[in-house]
Amino acid sequence: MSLRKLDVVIVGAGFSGLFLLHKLRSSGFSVAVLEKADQLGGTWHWNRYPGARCDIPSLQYSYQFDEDLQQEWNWSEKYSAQQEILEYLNHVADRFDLKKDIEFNTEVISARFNEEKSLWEIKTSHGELETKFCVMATGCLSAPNTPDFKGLDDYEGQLLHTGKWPQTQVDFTDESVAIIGTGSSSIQSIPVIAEQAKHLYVFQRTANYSIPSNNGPMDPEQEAEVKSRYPEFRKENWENGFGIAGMAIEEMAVEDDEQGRKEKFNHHWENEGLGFLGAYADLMLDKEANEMAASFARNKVKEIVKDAEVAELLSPKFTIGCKRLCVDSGYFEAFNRDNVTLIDLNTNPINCITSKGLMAGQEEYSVDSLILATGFDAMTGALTRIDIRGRKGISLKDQWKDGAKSYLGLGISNFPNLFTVTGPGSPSVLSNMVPSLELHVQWISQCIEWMRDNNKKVIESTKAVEEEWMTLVNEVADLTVYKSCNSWYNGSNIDEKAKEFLPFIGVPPYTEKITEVAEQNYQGFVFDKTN
Ligand code: NA7
Repeated sequence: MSLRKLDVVIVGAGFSGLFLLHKLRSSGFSVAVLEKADQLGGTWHWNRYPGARCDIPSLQYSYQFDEDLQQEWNWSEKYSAQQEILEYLNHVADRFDLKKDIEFNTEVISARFNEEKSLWEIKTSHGELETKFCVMATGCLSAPNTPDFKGLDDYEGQLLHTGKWPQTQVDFTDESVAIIGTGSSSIQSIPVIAEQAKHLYVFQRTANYSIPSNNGPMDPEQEAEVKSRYPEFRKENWENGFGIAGMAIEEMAVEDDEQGRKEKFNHHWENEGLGFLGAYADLMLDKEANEMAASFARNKVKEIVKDAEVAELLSPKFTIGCKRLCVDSGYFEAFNRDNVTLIDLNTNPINCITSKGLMAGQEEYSVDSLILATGFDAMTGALTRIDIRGRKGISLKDQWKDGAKSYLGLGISNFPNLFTVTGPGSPSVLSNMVPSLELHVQWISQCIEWMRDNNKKVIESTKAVEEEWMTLVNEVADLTVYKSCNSWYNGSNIDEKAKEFLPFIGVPPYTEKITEVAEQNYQGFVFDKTN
């Protein structure tokens, strides 16, 4: 039997994969989306832990490619819950008749570039196929990190990971529960689990900053105002550093007086969520300014948490914002409950997981459920976990072992006709993800169309341009405080990973750059290189 041949294979049916399918199919290409899960949604399918919610406001965290869609869809809350985002994505898929071209339960095992034929050979859990282009729409936070805890396999209770939460309802009523990690997933789920569980033990290695979401029903007036000028609203947001509303401030914290800072920080604490960091322009640029915001946030923890010792343990010590800032609904308040206990892993490290629970310090905690809220191999994990082989059989994992290099987060040398959506070297996780991925989808589809129209078969990045680009990515980061702590932005949450800062900071210059590259016939990329 001959192999099925396609123009484009898209890996992943999340926000990026769905829009790519729509775009490329509308342009006349034969396309299939390969999806490991039994349904669409990507990150929003897997992360269905209690309290899972987007921390970018709903009116911004949505597609803008179709005006009717953005006018007709109504979000029920200021910040959308996971379930509603999944409903939205299903609506989009039905509206544009996308499901017929998505192959569910289909895991990509390997992708190999055949230099003779200039085709990608894709091997999946269901068979093989060939494609001219392969687009990895695999997400930035989609490869869960399971630390190598001694004895993990011995645990006999219910073992869960926030990043691959079961589809069936998990009920913690009358249970004792342990959760390891205090990043965003844990911070969102703790208040909900605490309400159900008999007892919740929180195992913390690093205290985290979190800003109250003040979530609530969508304000109809605000919704109407935004919808009356949606394209303009999107454009305004896109023109500031992170592509998120409320961040375009020019005032400096170090130039304000104490009272002024107090008022401004309070206002942003109560209203802005992630936009807390937009209170002043210098918070992420200047350590002194950053410390002003950090100490304000630490004082808030001490105001909320009644037990002074617990409050001190929950007070973060690092530069605010250099680990991904969290947004919560009652996180610090949960530690005022009698059924929540905080365990500091710095003084009581996890010795091992036992059949009944875990040993931390000298104590064994017996629990019915053990939750790993230990994050992801961010930005590159979903790519390096697939056996991707480019020219001369080079493996992507090997090529990236000393650090992921990419030209613009879109193309990788030695991997022709392979594109990444929101790849390393693009603003991605340091921006509003949906407009960022829309920008990439538009760019990639236009590039593939341009190649068809201009009779080009193969496009690839070069070592030289990606070296230059990633040097710039790091030089820009050096101007900020982003490198001042361990974070998944720089790979420090995964032992074996190269410690390199991966996102490009600055939506407007990045947008300008990739637009210019496209206008100049994909300057920096090489076409139809001989083998
Ligand atoms: P994060 O933000 O990476 O958080 C993971 C948490 O797990 C964090 O507190 C880690 O502590 C902790 N962790 C990781 N490994 C261990 C080990 N071995 N022992 C103890 N604790 C550990 O992931 P999330 O899923 O919460 O959030 C990811 C993103 O999703 C989030 O930023 C939003 O963008 C949405 P550490 O800080 O490394 O000391």
